[in-house]
Amino acid sequence: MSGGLYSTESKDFDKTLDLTKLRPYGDTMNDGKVQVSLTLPVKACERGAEAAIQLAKQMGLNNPAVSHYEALDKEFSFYVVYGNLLHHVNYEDIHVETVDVETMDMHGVEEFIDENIKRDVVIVGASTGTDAHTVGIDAVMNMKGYAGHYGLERYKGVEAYNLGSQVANEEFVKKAIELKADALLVSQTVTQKDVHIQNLTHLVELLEAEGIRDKVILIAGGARITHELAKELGYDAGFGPGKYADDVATFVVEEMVKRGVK
Ligand code: B12
Repeated sequence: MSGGLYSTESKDFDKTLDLTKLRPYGDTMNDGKVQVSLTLPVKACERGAEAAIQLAKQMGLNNPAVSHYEALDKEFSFYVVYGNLLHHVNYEDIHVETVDVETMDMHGVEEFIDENIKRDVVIVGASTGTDAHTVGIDAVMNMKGYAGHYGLERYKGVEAYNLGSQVANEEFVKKAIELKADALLVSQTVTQKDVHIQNLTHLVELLEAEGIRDKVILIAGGARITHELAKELGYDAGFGPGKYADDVATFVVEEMVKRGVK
């Protein structure tokens, strides 16, 4: 028997994928289903839920519904709202600047170093300025790595120094010189009031003042860091979520060879 209540063959569903009018996918093509979550500085009640619905409508959600809400404390409440997004984007018109390398795995990088660089590559990393977040830089550098990707400390042919968090730019530059770093890895997680921009820019200025900007491969990373932003700020590359030690290591070793570093 075909068809019936649970049939997926219904002709009523829109199945057209038009990349010039890309919309979120929920249950069916082009339904625009999204979920947003928000906190309001009011107590958890129906009035708060209605406020969340009205805000969702103003965001461009059609038919919003509060699927969950709860009190965070007496004066703050949390809402999850579902709805159909009215907007769409032209995917064909989207161009993103990305790091242009074919990522090698750890062994690939090790072989590449052995064959092309023939000495240890020195990589120094830190979460700099006031930033106390260590998980990102640890994910990239620490021996055990993250999400199935070993960290740089495990790589044969890489001397990795993880200086930790809240490292002042001045201290970072001093260490870079002392250790004769080939690459510097800077992690910036907090972006409130653009503190990451100021801090990342300050580091570039210090490296330039010391005359070593061109001697190191300078890389930024963090949840809100894109390759495009990093390049804009004077870095050689930027890596965000979904990027691991192997992506960074591949970039560093290939860049060293491109630059003819001995
Ligand atoms: C854990 C955490 C903390 C812990 C940190 C503990 C520690 N030892 O790291 C503590 C409690 C200390 C903390 C404090 C604060 N935090 Co906090 N924190 C988080 C949290 C929950 C997780 C971050 C994390 O570990 N992610 C996991 C790692 C693996 O992801 P990742 O950092 O993105 O790293 C990946 C990539 O980005 C990349 N990467 C990262 N760094 C680098 C570097 C290089 C060189 C490369 C190549 C790649 C790379 O590789 C990693 C793997 O893919 C996030 C919320 C969240 N869910 O994301 C908030 C969050 C980051 N924190 C936030 C804030 C605001 C703060 C505080 C300011 C809060 C406050 N008012 O006090 C303070 C700031 C303290 C300070 N001076 O820095 C905000 C940041 C908002 C913003 N964009 O500015 C977030 C997003 C929470 C939020 N939604 O508001 N935090």
